[in-house]
Amino acid sequence: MDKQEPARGSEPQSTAAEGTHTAAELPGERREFFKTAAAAAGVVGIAGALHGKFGGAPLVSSAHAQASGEKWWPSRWGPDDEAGASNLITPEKVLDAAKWIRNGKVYRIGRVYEAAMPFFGPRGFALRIPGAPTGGPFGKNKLIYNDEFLATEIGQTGTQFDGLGHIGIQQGKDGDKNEMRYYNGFTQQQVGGTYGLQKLGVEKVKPFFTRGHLFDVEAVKGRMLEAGEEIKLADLRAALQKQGMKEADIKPGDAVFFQTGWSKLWMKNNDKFNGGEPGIGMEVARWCIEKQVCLTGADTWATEVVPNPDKDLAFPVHGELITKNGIFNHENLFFEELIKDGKHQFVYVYSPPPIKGATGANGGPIAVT
Ligand code: UVW
Repeated sequence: MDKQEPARGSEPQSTAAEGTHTAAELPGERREFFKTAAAAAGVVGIAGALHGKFGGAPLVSSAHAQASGEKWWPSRWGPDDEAGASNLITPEKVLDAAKWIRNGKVYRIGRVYEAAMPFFGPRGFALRIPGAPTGGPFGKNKLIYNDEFLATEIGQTGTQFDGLGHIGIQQGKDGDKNEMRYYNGFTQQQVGGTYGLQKLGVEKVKPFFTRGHLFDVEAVKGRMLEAGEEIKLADLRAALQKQGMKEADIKPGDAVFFQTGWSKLWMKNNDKFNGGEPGIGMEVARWCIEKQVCLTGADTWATEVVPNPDKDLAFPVHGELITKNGIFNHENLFFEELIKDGKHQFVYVYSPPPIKGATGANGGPIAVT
């Protein structure tokens, strides 16, 4: 964001409570996104993307919005499972990962949370310290203290971890909550809950301590990738070669990460950052499923390419990985320090804050070498 612009938090914005929007009702920033992206991607595709991002009445025709009737449940971990691919973090996996810790160096791979971060659409972040100091003085020693009050989409702003309750696929008619399906076939009827998700809340996810493989696609290309530019399997193989890594070394339960360079726009050009992004498409998503990774992540806000090269699809990688396969997604990560040190393999450590009924999580993921 241009430093002269008002902080995001001070803009007039719709709130989560306002709920849904049609394209015509979108606030200014989102109308801009719609215009720019529509020019690049065609109205139907980006309208689908907007529907995915902002919820509400479909902006694409029902034919486009409804999936094929495919059945992806029960999951390999049973019909009641709500932990998805975090089940792959077994004691054996942890011990295997621990062998990668040789230097004892810890890298923060998450961002600082602040109001000037780029937010997609109406999401926002407002932190207040009531009273300042909030309380006291207490006792003869005159102790004072501060608390904070935070209003944000707590699992969907800044560095964010997408839980299994974040993304679903509508298979029936608009509004039919028995045919809106999530991971393991849970329906909207089962998952929904105004005061927190009843199923697939982020508290069901098991903590991650696993091997992480970083693909520096920016280095392969010798430049920052562009919005709408898809990372292909060939790019990953080129990265493996450049980084002296082997594809066979990616084992079930490992995590894979993608560096695109897009993060260089973070709080420098928030409009461009939010206006689309480079990322993986369905080809790499299928490879991730085949490899049985537990999680994908990137230095972008969705990990997947936006707009999708298939103009009729909106966030198909989210649907394929999260909804159909229980594979998690960690967005807006920061790999620059690892890259500077030439570290493309590390132990990824992250325990999503177990907020009951939340769709995702914030927090401070680390990489250990
Ligand atoms: C959506 O909310 C659709 O995407 P993201 O997980 O990138 O925020």
